[in-house]
Amino acid sequence: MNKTWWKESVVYQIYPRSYKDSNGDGIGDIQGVIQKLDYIKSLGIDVIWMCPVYKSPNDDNGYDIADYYDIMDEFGTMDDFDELLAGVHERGMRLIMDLVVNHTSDEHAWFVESKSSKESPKRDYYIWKKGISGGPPNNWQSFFGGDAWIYDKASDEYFLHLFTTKQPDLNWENPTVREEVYTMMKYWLDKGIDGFRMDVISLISKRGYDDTPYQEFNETIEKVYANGPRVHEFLKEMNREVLSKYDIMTVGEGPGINLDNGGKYVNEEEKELDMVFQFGHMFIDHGPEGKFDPVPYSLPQFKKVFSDWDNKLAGKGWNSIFLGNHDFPRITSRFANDQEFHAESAKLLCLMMMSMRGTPYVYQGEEIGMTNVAFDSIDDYDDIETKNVYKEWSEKGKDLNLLMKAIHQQGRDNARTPVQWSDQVNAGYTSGTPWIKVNPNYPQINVLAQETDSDSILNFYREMIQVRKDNPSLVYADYVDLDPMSESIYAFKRWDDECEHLVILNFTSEDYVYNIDAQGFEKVIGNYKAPLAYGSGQITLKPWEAVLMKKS
Ligand code: TEU
Ligand code: CA
Repeated sequence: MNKTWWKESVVYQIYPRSYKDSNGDGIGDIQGVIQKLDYIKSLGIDVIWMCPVYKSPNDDNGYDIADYYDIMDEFGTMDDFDELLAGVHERGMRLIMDLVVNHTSDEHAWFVESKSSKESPKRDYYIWKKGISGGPPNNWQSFFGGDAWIYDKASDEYFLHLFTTKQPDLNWENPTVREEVYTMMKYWLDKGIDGFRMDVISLISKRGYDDTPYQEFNETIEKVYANGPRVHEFLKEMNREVLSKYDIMTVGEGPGINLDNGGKYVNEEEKELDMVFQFGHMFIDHGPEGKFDPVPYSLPQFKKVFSDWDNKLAGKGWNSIFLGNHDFPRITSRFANDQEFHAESAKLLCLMMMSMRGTPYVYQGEEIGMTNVAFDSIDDYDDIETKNVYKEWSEKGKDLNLLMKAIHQQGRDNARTPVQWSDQVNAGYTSGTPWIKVNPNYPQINVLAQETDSDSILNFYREMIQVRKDNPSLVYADYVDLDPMSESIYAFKRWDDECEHLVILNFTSEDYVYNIDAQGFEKVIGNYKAPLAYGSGQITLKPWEAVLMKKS
């Protein structure tokens, strides 16, 4: 495979609202990010992906954009942004931005004009349809509950919104819309940003407006909403008109992107995107009713997602490696152990990610093992998805205690509580009142405490990222899962002409004696300091022990 800087990079995702508040209004902002650039650099990060900072009424925390050419007041000004970009570049890092172009805010000037009359030249920027027998044009539901259509009395038509009621979907069939998007992308790229993470890019081409015949929402996503007939044509056009003209990286996000269709987005010969975020492991514990109907999953299922994607893309396209982001639970709580073996298991996930083929993405707070939060009252939650589902369950008279448990486990606010910088008031995140409460475990889990502890999760991230940098084989070498059926151990091998790496991860809270031939391998790094307990073809692993070994 071609070697490129973005394949060799480690990315750090920032959700600016929750990162660091610089002016005491209780909301994280761009100056707050600037204050932390040295910290981010100290982790060994190459690329920062920053979630949306554009002008927005914040119905969906910035994913509802009212002006693509301006910065949200709470976050600062365009001068602040320029200062940030310069600061990132001065430190030898790169900055990629969120590109949210499946929809805009209903407060975007385009939509205001589009809605103003059926004759408006911008009417066709959005998806307007006649109703059917007194109801909406079809039975589609939005991702966040309720009909995907809103009735506009003045014109007697409905507009489509796959997300919140304030996020009308753009009409990508209209070439002028695509031109507007490309022009806007060039504006940011000409400013010097280094690429885009493309929000729900799998949804931009709609496949007609028939009723969905599917009961399960995930099935509707895959078979009706996502990967429409023109999505690849649009992405090729975008690549030709914009992306190919710059030395940048792109990662497309996509519900409905699966093993069958995923390769097409990132196959290097197709000239579309560099990477995608697929959701195989993110939806692994979703039941028939979706995320708030969580079901157990097994380690073999989890491993299979990584192995399948690696096999699928090997030699053709590049993978993204991530375990969480601002939409999903905290990774230590979800995939590891946030209690007795908190530090060990958080380090295990780090070692796993940094030893895989693909570009690893670290979400803010993962580097200190931040955990899920369990607020007692729904009033302490902010996320529109969480609030909508609570309202829906209340109206239907469903069991709200059960729902609160599901929210504690699955809600998006788990990942959105402020970053825990210190044990000072509000975890050092703000001197004011935070827009969402700080996780009460901040006196134990915070950056400051971990800075001074050489054995901390934070310092393990630094070491492990350095190990990856020192061993390009960890980036490019082939991968194989040595024991896909094990319910307890994830053991995989990476190899190329230079060397072989062996990774062994104990996903249980007990000691585990594991049979494996590790003759000739030496320990590179692990999450326990003691030397490797290896002998006679057996390795004795401590709870959540993770070890990376190398044979040259
Ligand atoms: O998320 C898209 C997406 O697929 C989500 O619906 C995801 O499945 C959900 O959040 C899980 O509960 C992107 C953004 O990352 C998200 O923050 C936005 O709300 C959404 O698009 C709409 O822009
Ligand atoms: Ca602020």
